[in-house]
Amino acid sequence: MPTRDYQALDRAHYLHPFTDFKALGEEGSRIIERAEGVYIHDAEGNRILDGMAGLWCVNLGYGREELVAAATEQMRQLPYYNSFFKTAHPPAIRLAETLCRLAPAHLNHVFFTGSGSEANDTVLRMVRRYWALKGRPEKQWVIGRHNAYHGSTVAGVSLGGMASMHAQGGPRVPKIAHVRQPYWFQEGRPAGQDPEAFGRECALALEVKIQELGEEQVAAFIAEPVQGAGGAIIPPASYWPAVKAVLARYDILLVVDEVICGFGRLGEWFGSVHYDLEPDLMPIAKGLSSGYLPIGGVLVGDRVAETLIEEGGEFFHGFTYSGHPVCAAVAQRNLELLEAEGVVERVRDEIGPYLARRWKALEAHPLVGEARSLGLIGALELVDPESGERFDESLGVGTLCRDLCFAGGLVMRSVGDTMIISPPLVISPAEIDELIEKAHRALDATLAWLADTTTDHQEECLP
Ligand code: PXG
Repeated sequence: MPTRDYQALDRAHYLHPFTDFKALGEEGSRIIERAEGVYIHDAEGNRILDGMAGLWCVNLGYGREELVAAATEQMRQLPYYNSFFKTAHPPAIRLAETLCRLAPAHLNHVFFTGSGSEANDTVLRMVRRYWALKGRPEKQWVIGRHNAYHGSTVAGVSLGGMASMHAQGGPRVPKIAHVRQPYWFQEGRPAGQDPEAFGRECALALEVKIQELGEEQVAAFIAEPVQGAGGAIIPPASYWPAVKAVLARYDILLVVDEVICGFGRLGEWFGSVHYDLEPDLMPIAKGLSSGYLPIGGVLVGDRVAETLIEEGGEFFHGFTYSGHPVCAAVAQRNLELLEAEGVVERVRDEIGPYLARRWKALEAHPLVGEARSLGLIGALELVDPESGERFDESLGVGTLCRDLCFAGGLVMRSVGDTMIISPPLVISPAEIDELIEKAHRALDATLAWLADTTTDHQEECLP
């Protein structure tokens, strides 16, 4: 079917996630038909390097036959059964065991969900349930961070700190507060602050909030090790140690949202390992199955698990697709492949450092105010070359740069004027070189567009 026919049907019937429906209808969607390795192919025959691993999830890359085989075999064997009513099946049991082996030692149980959002809904119900069981039902407040992303369900939106999401959909879940994010480039740099002092100050904001709410009312703190959707925000080195020091002074659970950072993204199996954190709960999804099938979960630390098991009675919570056998079988195979191929170690020791070197060099570009990366997550902060400051957001420079990237054969995501990459973990050095070269060209094209003051010509340059 020709692209324009797909686009017409798409416009007529399909409401896309996080999309201005009308604007997209006028423009038409890009139709992606197939993919292999680190490349996607659109219906026009363009081959595009996927610098975002889908949506931060295709860690093993596209086209892995082993995952296809795992799904096919499991579909034949047992395509569906639930784990309610005293039943279970081998794929979910095996996956639970594998996850607990790979996770930090004190995390020995897992609750399965269908997505990261459902994982965070589970988190919210679980932390409040935990404190109720401990005889402290008043401990209900959860502290998150501004500009954090924890999902799109009502609990996910409420735990997250996205102002645009908070503004839609009516009242949020009560008793969730937000503190400042450790985003030095956006908040520390303009104030002339040293990054490490800034990181400590952000951690202090958590302590101030705990005291304001009263420790006896606070159930948990939730955070991503590196904020993903917020802008690939790698906190200053001082931040996590200072947060740990704050948490050590209070009896509050730590929830580390590993939906993006888990499964090798930062060069360790979990972001918590990289930052030496001891989460009580760890929501996971995305890279758990390399995105091949939807599956998420919450890894539960011994302290919470023992209480839920020994003192809890029935926990009235769960989903039809909790531990779905086909999703679990694919996730299991995915983890086995990550292990057998040493993918995580390779991110830490080889390809992550290689990306870091090449990515940092983009800082020499006049449009780039900062180039940061950790493992296989990276961000470029676009700035006005004249002033070195950020552009007026209404100019849409990040969106333009993203569109120019796409036209040049690279998927790079923009969050405002922050350009982001999170490529498949199996990307080769040559493919990184290609990514850098295409990013460089898109930056040049963006700069040329900005330098051209004649609007007519600017329009001609647009992809
Ligand atoms: N936690 C984190 C840290 C995430 O990044 C979720 C929870 C929710 O997962 P599900 O599976 O329910 O989507 C996410 C998801 C973006 C973008 O634009 C990021 C996510 C989802 C959609 C878009 O960067 N992250």
